[in-house]
Amino acid sequence: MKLDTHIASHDEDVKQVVLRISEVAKKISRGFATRRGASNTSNIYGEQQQAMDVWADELLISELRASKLVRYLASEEQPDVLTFEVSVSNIGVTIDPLDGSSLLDVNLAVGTIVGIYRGDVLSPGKEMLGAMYVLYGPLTTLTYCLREGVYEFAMDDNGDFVLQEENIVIPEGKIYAPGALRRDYLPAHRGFIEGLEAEGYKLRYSGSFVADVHQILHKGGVFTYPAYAGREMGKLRLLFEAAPMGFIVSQAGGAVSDGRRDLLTIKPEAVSQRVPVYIGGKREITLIEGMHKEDTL
Ligand code: FBP
Repeated sequence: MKLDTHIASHDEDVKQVVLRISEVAKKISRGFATRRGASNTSNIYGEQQQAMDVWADELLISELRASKLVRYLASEEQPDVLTFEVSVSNIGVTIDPLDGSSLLDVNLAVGTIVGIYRGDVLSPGKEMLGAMYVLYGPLTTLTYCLREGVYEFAMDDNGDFVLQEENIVIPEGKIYAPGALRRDYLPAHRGFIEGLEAEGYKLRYSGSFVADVHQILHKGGVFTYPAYAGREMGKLRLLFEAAPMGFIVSQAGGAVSDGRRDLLTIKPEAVSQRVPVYIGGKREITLIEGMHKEDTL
């Protein structure tokens, strides 16, 4: 079953946003070969942008503006929320145009992450209408959730997204993907990681959040990018990375936390807000939240 048939029953404006982004993703998947290397620009975090970051960002913004389907758009590559007065709907969208782009020069999997809201995007993740991500790996896959299950599609030779897996549920598994440097770990987090290692968890960390969380969603376990020495809010962005992927994993029976509480309850104060991230199975999330509680006693 193709994506446009599978999504047919959903709200027209939300459905069209997902379909429009899926079309842009096809262009992005064909753009890697001719847009290599860094651009001579940096984003609002002072990170050097890749040529693909800039191109994918501009493509998504221009296509979503032209669609008249989106009123508010926040991008990880843009300093502020954009408002499209021409829009006929009140949809708000967040985009990380190319997560993991620092891995492009070594040809590892990267992805596009999208959060969908009714109205203001500076809202807690639990208020999302839905979320989706596209993974550009050996296959180009698209995973979406509009509050009625998590579904995965793969792009076939005709360039169509065809259903691969329905109602994905995160299994119990023993994979851990630990971000940040071990030397900078804070005590509770160090105890958590050492506990997983003692239980025989296998380390799988590529440096691409979307790819690493995709693996956790399918194999079980936990991804972490914690608060660490010198960075009490961690590295990853609440709005563009943690909330949309956390929404999908939570809808698949997992959980997402900042180490102390459900990350989907946090109302962003700014588009650039960072947050410590733990995302994966409910068992692992309950464990780290318990250890942080003990740590404060
Ligand atoms: P962007 O590429 O969207 O800036 O994402 C940040 C990111 O690359 C994540 O995908 C990944 O989990 C993390 O940073 C890797 O950080 P580090 O290089 O410190 O391990």
